[in-house]
Amino acid sequence: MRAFLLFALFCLPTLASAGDRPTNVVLIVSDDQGYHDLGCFGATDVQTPNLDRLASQGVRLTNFYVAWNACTPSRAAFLTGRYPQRNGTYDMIRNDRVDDGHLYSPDEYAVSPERILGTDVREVFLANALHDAGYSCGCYGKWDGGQLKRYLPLQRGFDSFYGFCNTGIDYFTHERYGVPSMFADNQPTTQDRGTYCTTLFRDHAIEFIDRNHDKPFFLYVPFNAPHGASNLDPEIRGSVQASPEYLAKYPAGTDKHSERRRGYMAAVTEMDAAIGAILKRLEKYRIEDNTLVIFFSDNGGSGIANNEPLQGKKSTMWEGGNRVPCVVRWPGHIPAGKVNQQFLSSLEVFPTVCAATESALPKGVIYDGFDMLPVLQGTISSPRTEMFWQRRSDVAARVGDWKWIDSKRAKGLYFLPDDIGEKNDLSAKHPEKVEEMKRLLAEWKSKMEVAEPRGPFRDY
Ligand SMILES: [Ca+2]
Repeated sequence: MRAFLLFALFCLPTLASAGDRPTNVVLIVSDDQGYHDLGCFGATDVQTPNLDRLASQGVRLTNFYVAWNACTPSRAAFLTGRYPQRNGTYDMIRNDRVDDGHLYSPDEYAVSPERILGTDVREVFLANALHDAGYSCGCYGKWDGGQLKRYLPLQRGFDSFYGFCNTGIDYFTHERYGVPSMFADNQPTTQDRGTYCTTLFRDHAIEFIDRNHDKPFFLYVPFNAPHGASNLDPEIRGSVQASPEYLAKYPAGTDKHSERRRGYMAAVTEMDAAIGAILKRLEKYRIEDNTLVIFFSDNGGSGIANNEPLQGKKSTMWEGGNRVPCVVRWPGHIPAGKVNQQFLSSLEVFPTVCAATESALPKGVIYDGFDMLPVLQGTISSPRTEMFWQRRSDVAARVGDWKWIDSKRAKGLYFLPDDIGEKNDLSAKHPEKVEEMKRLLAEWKSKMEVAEPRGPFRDY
């Protein structure tokens, strides 16, 4: 017992808050936000006062990666704590015929991939672990993990859900290329059609805090902002929609590109205001000190986003596809106003949240990350020394400070400390390093096939 008490004393800063106040968790995810599109990451054109304040009260992670360079697998990876190649969600769940302007009829849609596919039901989601630990769990926003009932948030540990389950919508009609897409809990709904979706997700998140402020909770708010609107109308398609109030905060564009950039910036600022309202609600109930807040983008910025100084965008294997802005705040546990340049990833989120909430990490599951709190506290260097990415035949590896890419749109070997923009291909100069990367990638691929107590997922 004495040993345990000593252990508990030494570990106090990493465990839940002292006294009888368990740690709450607010996980906020933006969609396709550029690495440079927050004030606290260097933006001078985009206004993000609330994210900037969050960063000033917490730590900014500048060397933080997601596990896939686009939406669906990136989200399944951090929600399960496992590489896409391990959890089985290793590609988009998406009806690709919309790319050719096809409007799915209800009958076609009913049997289409994005209607019937989802993340494996044997996967254990973060909300499952927290729910088992006695947490109330709410999800408001872009679920993107499947639409059949067995794939919905209420079957994944959440007690409450409002949002859409495919990979993008029109911000006002809530349709995805003409298909109504909003859900309330397990049921489709069109009751809020016409209301800007960021506002709806904000309001549901705030109501969730109102209902749960006096008990432990996990609030997951995956905004779809600033993802392009999923509308077949060529005037809307690919643009980012914002409400008139927030558009008015930015000058009108002088051409199509600058006008689209304006919509994007307005959507980011409107999301930032929603984040501010959620954070303010924590203050209202004086629970901001025992609430761990984690924010990051689900993948690199696309199209009109700004990923400077990184090269490439969403869906590429360049840093601009997989390295994302991330901010973590936990007053009294994580130092305020710091920049952390350690090599970390979204795979760390699951074990980190379990550690902060003293929830048991589910048994019999192989995790690909670790509790990163000691790294954020500055007491240890990051245990992460390597990370691998695969999207069909595109692959990339980061090992130590080296990055190697073999893909259709990007290739080469880069030394990131000297070349964060991946401009100087060193593969001819260091062929031995390329060989090492290829060998480590092959080893990683074979590890992803390894069976665990529940069996190999990929072959299920
Ligand atoms: Ca995305």
